Amino acid sequence: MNGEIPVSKLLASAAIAVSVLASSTALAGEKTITLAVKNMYCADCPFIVRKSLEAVPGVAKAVVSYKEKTAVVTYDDAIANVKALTTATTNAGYPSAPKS
Ligand SMILES: [Cu+2]
Repeated sequence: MNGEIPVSKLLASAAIAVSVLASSTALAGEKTITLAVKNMYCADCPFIVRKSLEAVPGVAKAVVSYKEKTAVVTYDDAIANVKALTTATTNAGYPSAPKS
């Protein structure tokens, strides 16, 4: 024995570190964000906005308010992200951005 740490042991601990990272990403789970939505000028618009958001993979729920001009979106942040949501509504003709 010369005191060196076997390479196989290093690889094993690296593998454990990777799997811990992967599982914490998977557990990130649902997030809810409120988007400010532009261009909603009639009662049919919220329906189109909602459909565009629900078509984004990872979106569980989208509640769109014509009165408030907002969309409250519940999504899995391991699959979807804010950019995907705002891009979806923008492509449908309704640019949106996170409401601060
Ligand atoms: Cu409309």
